[in-house]
Amino acid sequence: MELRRLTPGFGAEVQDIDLSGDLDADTIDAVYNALVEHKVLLLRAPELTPDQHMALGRRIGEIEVHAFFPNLGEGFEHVSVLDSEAGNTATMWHTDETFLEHPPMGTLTQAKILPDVGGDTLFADSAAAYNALSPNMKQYLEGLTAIHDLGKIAELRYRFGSGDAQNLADAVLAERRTAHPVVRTHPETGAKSLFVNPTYTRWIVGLPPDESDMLLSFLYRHTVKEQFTYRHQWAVGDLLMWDNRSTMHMVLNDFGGRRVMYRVSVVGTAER
Ligand SMILES: O=C(O)CCC(=O)C(=O)O
Repeated sequence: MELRRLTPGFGAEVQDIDLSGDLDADTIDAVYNALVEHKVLLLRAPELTPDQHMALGRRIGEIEVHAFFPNLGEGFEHVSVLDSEAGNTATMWHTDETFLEHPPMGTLTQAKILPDVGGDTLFADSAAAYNALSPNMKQYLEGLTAIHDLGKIAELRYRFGSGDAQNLADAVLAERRTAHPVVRTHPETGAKSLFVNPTYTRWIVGLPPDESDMLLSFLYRHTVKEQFTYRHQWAVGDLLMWDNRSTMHMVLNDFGGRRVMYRVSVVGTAER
C-alpha cells in the first residue's frame, strides 16, 4: 500500500486504494496495520455510499450505534450524522465515547458537505504526548484511574439552553460512568498513551478536586502541543479513520456554512 505521511510524527494518506469493491483480507489487514502505526489515515473516497461505509467498518470490527448522535435512520443506524445545522459539531477535544466501558477502538468519518472555508479537524497523538513526559511524571501517573461520563457536556447544553435539567440529572447517574486508566496500553503495539480528554474525563480517582483539576488541565495542554498534532483540511469525500486508543480530536469552530459528516465507529474485538 502506498502511504504519504501527513506529519513527521503521525497520520498518513493511503494513496492507492479503491473502496468501491470488496477489499481482500490482505488489504484490510494492511489498512488496519497502517491505522495502528499512523493513528490517523486519510482515504479519498468521494463515491463511498453509506452501505460501503458500514461494510468497511465491519471489516475492521463490530460497528456500533453512537450513544447520542443522530443517524441515517432505519437500516443505517450505524451511520451517525454530524450536521452543524442540527448543532452536532464536536468542537471540544475528545476521544470517542470514553464514558463507555468499551469505547470504540476506531472511527471512520467522511465529509459530505463542507463550509467554503474552515471546519478543519485537529488530531493529537496521545502516545507521543505520553512519551514526551518526564520519567517522574510517568511514574506518578502509573496506576491512576479517571472517571469519564456525560456530565460535562450535559452541563454545557443546559447552560446554553439546548438541554433540560432532566438530561443533566440523567447524565450524572452511574450507568454511563466508567473508570479508565489515565495511561492506557495499546493492545496491538504495547505503546502507552494518555487516556484522558476534556469532554468526558471528570476527575482522577483518589485526588482532591484541585489536584485532579490541575493535573488534568496540564495533561490536556501538554497533549495538544503543536508537535503532537495534525490539522486536517477536508475535501468532500475524504474519509478519515482514526485510532481512538492513541489519539484525541476536535473540530475547529471557525466556520459559518453548513458542515455534514457521516461517521461509523468500530467497537472492535477484545484484541482490538
Ligand atoms: O466532524 C469531525 O470532523 C469529527 C467528528 C467527531 O469529533 C467524532 O466523530 O467524534
